[in-house]
Amino acid sequence: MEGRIKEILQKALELIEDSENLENLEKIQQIRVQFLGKNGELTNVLRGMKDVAPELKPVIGKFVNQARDEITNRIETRIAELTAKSIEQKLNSESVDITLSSKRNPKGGLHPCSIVINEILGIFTQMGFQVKQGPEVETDFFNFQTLNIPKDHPAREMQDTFYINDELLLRTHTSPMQARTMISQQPPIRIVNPGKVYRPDDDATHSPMFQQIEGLVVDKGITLCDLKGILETFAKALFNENTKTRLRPSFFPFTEPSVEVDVTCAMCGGKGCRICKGTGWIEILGAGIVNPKVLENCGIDSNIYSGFAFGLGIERITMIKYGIPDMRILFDNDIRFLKQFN
Ligand code: 2U9
Repeated sequence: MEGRIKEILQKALELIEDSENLENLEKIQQIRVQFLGKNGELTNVLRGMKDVAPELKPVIGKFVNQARDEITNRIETRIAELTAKSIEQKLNSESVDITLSSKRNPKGGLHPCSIVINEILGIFTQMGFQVKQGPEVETDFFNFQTLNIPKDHPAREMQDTFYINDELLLRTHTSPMQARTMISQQPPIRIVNPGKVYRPDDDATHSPMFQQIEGLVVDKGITLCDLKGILETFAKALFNENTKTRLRPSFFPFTEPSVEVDVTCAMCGGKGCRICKGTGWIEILGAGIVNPKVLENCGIDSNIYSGFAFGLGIERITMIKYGIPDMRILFDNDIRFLKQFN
């Protein structure tokens, strides 16, 4: 019996040694089954132990166990050797050239109008304004009536727009968000409202869709001086410290008095150039003291509170800031143009 066990052990070790590479791992598993499996050659020897003379059982039993342990250990060692060899071969054959330059994904950038919006919102939030956004599809009530533009008022013609039905329309300004704020919140109010607005204009300086930022301050004792101070600070931050501001009288149904705000041309410093059409001044926004009727329409007591409001067109400011001659370039999304801003 001892001879038979030695024979089996010898055969198993030879077979294990014969497996040359990882593909032979499966072969090793088969060897395990062939010798140690349920019907394995060594297992069968163990089964035959019942016929061995009792005094020989401990010796033969020990011998079989030693053979089983040796086969098991040898299999594990061989698997480890073959795995290491395979990794080594892979490392040698699949080397990476780290000096090759990588394939870069082109980086996206912000549209110049978005850069300007972020800058303007930054200036106003630093002055304590809150940013509020509202719906682009508005009601006639919030877009016109609260703002002192009743049905059939001539001012509607200037801002005639895209109607969804008799009551719903694409907003013509972001002012409805300011009216909504006043209806839902008592003063003090200090907000800026960015967003897209829609009007039936389309030429080199107008687009049917453009972006606005409007601002509103309502509190006790607000006057035109507050308006001038805030807008002067804003203009200096947006253009440069030397920027001067002037107010010219204007008219809007929602403000009284109303003004147009001009700044000295940042391109020529006020001397006169192509951008300011030789005048040295550029109009950047409209503003005014909130019409008391608008305050009352929105549930605010105009005997206690007053306010100022302003509105500016983002595309216009972007054209002024970067010297862009035609608004339509801003909507073409020509990558050669957009690349210049990032
Ligand atoms: C409320 C009360 C008053 C907002 C204002 C302007 C003047 C203005 C234009 C600038 C260029 C629109 O984009 S533009 O064409 N806006 O001149 N906007 S005062 O006044 C308000 C707003 C809301 C409740």
